[in-house]
Amino acid sequence: MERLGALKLEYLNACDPAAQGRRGVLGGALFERLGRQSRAAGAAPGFPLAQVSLPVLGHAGEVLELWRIGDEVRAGAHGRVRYTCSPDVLFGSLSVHEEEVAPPSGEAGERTPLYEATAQAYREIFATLAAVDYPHLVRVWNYLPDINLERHGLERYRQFNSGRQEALIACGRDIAGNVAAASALGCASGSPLVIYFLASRLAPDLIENPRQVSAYHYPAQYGPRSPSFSRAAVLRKKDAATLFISGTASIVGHRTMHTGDPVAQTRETLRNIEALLEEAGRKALGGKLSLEALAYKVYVRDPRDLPLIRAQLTEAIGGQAPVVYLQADICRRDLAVEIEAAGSRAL
Ligand code: 3EB
Repeated sequence: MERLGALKLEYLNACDPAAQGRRGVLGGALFERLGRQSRAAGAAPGFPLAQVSLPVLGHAGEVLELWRIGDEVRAGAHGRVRYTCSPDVLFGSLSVHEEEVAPPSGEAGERTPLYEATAQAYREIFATLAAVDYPHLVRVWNYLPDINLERHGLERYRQFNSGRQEALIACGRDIAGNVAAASALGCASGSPLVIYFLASRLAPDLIENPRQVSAYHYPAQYGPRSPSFSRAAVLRKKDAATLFISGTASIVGHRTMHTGDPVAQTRETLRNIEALLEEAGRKALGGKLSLEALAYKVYVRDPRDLPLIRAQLTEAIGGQAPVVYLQADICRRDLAVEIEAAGSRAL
């Protein structure tokens, strides 16, 4: 599987000795319950490590997501962004406390603290990409506290969408079509906004799901500004391509399906992922990746649903694929589960 220059994703128990091997690591993310004394974060790693306050389900402890590449890497920083880059791929991470952003004076309108924190974060990301010349944002992971809480008259996920879109416009980026694959989940109250991302010198192929309305065309009932993300992205290297599947849920068209039924929601989500594998296989990968060939992060809203959701997933993908289960709030209250995935294919 190891190819020179190919991106490689691993999910490790943070105590695993393999987590100590830092060669070729672009960056990573550490998932653990808020307030837990981390065993992994103790020694400062030589790469950007996003700290995400989300409980790991299924087994105790913390999970380390590592992105490796078989190329020389160098590290740097720009504003609050810490990054590592190989000749053609960059991994970056930053976190922004909402209390750090100056409260707008007078009538705030849409400019809530989360809106400002999000807009600042994305402006810093694009400034970093411009400074080091990796113009294409490929894949972004967004974790924001209290994602479903209504504040200042608007759900916080919707405030996040507005801030993200404002920054895209301010930085001369597209807000529909040419937008990165993404996930956006809730994390623990009191945590900062945490964002990590992959960017590239080569443009990725962006993939939409024929079963779903593109998120950037969602109607206004889901918020004043649509979420700017693609359903999947494919990044080609010389002899391999990596597919990034965005956070995917039980949505058909633009509507949530099977409210209150986590089993049916998991099945619908897997149908959406299958549809993306089909599209990506035809349009960008020169052949279809199978469900079994991906690595998964599964976000479960209610931990009591874990056995049901896990049983559906195991039935669909078998017991061999790497799967991490995290407890997270999902950006629509009626969604019980969301699944993201990634995998590589030789070209
Ligand atoms: C959805 O399909 C579910 O706002 O970046 C999934 C992936 C979702 C990314 C984002 C939101 C985002 O609309 C939610």
